[in-house]
Order: sequence, then C-alpha cells, then structure tokens
Amino acid sequence: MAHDSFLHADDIRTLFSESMSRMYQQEVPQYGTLMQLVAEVNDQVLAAEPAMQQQWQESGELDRLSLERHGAIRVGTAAELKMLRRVFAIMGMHPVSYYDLSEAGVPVHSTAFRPTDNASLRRNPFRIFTSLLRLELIEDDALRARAAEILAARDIFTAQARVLVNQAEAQGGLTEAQARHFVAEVLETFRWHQNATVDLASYQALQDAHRLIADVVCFRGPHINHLTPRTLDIDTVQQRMPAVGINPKALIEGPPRRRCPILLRQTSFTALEEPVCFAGEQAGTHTARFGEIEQRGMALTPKGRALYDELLNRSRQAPAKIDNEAHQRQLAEVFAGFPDDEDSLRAQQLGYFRYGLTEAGRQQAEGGKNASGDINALIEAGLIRATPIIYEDFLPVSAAGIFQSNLGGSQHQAYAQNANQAAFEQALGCPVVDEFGLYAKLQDDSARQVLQALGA
Ligand code: OOG
Ligand code: NI
Repeated sequence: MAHDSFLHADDIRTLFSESMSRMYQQEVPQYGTLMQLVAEVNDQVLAAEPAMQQQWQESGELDRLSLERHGAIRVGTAAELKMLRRVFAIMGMHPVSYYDLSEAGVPVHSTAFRPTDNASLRRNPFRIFTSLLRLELIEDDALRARAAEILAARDIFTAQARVLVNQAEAQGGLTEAQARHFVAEVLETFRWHQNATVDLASYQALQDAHRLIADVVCFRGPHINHLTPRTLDIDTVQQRMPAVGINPKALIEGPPRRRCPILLRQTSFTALEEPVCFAGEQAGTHTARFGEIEQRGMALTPKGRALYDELLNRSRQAPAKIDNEAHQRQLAEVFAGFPDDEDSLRAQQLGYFRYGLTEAGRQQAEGGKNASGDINALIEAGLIRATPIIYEDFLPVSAAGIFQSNLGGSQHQAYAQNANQAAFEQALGCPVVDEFGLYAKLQDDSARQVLQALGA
C-alpha cells in the first residue's frame, strides 16, 4: 500500500514527461516547431468538429491533447536495460510486448515501458519505446569485442539516480521532493552529449557495421532520440510539415485513414545531422534525433491483428510507392477487406471494446430491475454502449520504418538470426506483459461491471 506522503507514480511520470519535453525542445528546436504545428492542426480539427471538442472538454483531456505520448531510447547492455526497468517502475511504467526488429535489418529488440491500468493510462499514457542492441549480430569478432568493451566502461546513470532508485524501492515510493530530485537525476540519462566517447575512426568502424550500433555505443548515454505528440489529423500534419521548414519521412506508417481508426498511424521528420566532437578533438557529425507524431485507433484482437498483418503484407507485395498519396491509395484499396464499422468489428471480434451504461441503462440500474445477461441484447435494447478501446502499443513493421528513415536512408538486409524473446527477458530481468491480455481484461472487466450494475 503506497504511503500517503508519497507522490503517486502517475504524477512522477507526468513530471518526467514534462521535463523531458522541455529538455528536448531546447535540444532540438525543430521538435518545438513540430509541436506547434500539431497543436495548430488539432485546434483546426476541433473547431471544425464541435461535438468532438465537447467530448474532449468533458473528458478533461483538452489541455493535454497535443502533449507527448511517447519517446524512444536505445541501450547497449543488459545491465542498462535492467536498471531502466527499475527506474520506469517508479513512474508506473512496465514492459509491455516484445518487438523483434532484426527481421527488418535493425540489430535490436525492444519493449515499451508504459502504464498498464486504465486509470493510469487516462492520467498520462506516456511510454518509452526501449531497444536493446544485439551485439551478437555484429559479425566481425574484433569489432564486437571492442563495442562490448566501450559499453562496459560507461555508466549511463548518475550516482544520485541510483541512490534514489534504491530509496524508492526500500520505502515503497518517493515523497514529492524526492520525486523531483529523482526526475532531475534520471533526465541526465536521456540528455544529448556532443562529445563522443570514442575517436572518429572507431565511430566510423561501428557506423560501417550499422549506423545504429554507432549511435548506441559511442556516446555517454542513450540520448532520447525522439518524442511523439498526438495529432488528430496525421495526413494534414504530414502535408504541412514542409511549409514550416520540416522534412517529413516519405510515408505515413501503419493502416490507412479509415472511418473507424485502428491501431496506430505514425510519421516523423528525418533525423538531423548534428555536430559531434570525437575523442582527440576531431570534429564530425552524427544523425540520430528526430520528431514524430502519432494517431491512435482501436486495439485489435489476435484475430483482428492477424487480418491487419495479412493485409499489410499484401500491400507490401505491390511495388513500393515513393509518394505518400499513392501509398495511402494503395493501402486503402487493400484495406477495403477490413470491416470499417463498429458493429461489424465487434460482431466479428476483430477489435476490443469497453462497455458502459447508457442513460437508459443507468436509470434501469437505479430502478433495480434485473435484465437478461446477454450483452448484445442489452446493446440492442439501448441499455449498454460499446466504445472502442484505444491501442496503446507499437507495430514492429512501422517501428522498423521509423528506425530506417532515421538512419540516413541506408537500408540493411534482414539478419539471419531471429526473434529471441527469452534472451531479451533475461536481460530485462522479468517477462514482458502480453498486450492482448491487457486489452482483453479491460474489455472483460467493463462487461462484468455493466452486467452487475444491471443485475444481469
Ligand atoms: C524507435 C523507433 C520505434 C515507434 O514509434 O514505432 C518507435 C527508435 O528509433 O529508437 O519509436
Ligand atoms: Ni516512436
């Protein structure tokens, strides 16, 4: 039981996401420009749809609409990942899902640290997509040993951060003053370092093996490489980026625009080439940091996800389109095979839904009359309403697209080795949570609650 004088983990997460946003806007001014554009487009969407605006207002989320929903980092060792797990746990963020990116030619595997329960998600869904470098995918023995040696020599956490993590675990929480101190110390881990820990030749050798390896190995810490606010109209933001001096990646990742949005659509601006000082005072540059936007839709069941993967694969078999409009048209054609109305999505069990009482349902519940136990009949009768549960996780094909467009365009072939969730979990020190289980539980709990309220 958390102590009364402790700050709630959700509030620590909010302090963290706000501090991170301030730091990143200072470090990467283009990101601030993107935030402004996102807020502007969100305002225009709401102005054009008063009903939607009303909804946001009532949910109390209007102020937080354009804030960050996620960020991403890449770490080099199991010890770093394990420590991050402890850091994020203090902010109510837990590892959900396993993502294998090696198949897409990126030598990492990943999870997303995020809040898992409904109340915490509503307060602040901020997540960190966290990737662990797979050194075993470096072919050259000497280079692999050198990378391991460089990583072994660094500590990405401040001494104070370690003290505060131990303290939080021993006490079962942090007071507000401790939490502020904790957030400030943890932020140091995500800061950009203009000075690389290696000389230019070592950097280049690692860069030649894979640009991502150089990014993870050559710096003092796992700089935050992007943050991602939520947009209500990703197509418009993508279109308008060039007019504010931002260069968007070629394609929006994920499903096409639909009446009933599903999963996750994302796009980013391409990473900036930034000056770096290498050991021995050699000047050079490094390309890693960018800005991204996301628009989320309904979480899909395993059946719905299988259909999504099948259609996405089918669309990828057609010749790749270089311009987004042609790509979106092609996607839309293929995705005509995915039902696009809530009734069908629910009846065919393709998506997850949350059940709630309608006004009539509430009156009946108060009246204490017993209803029949069948959810569908109660929906027909107007006593229960089903609303889509929002997808809170990530998509490996989209993530690979985001990675790739930010590695300076160089594509890498798929690695021969494949997913290794067991090795990832061993590095992490615990199993990752199964995302489908979380959505199913949200759906089942809501169903149980409404049926109970109706005496069914
Ligand atoms: C992570 C890329 C994946 C997303 O939104 O899918 C990601 C990275 O570049 O480190 O953030
Ligand atoms: Ni991202």
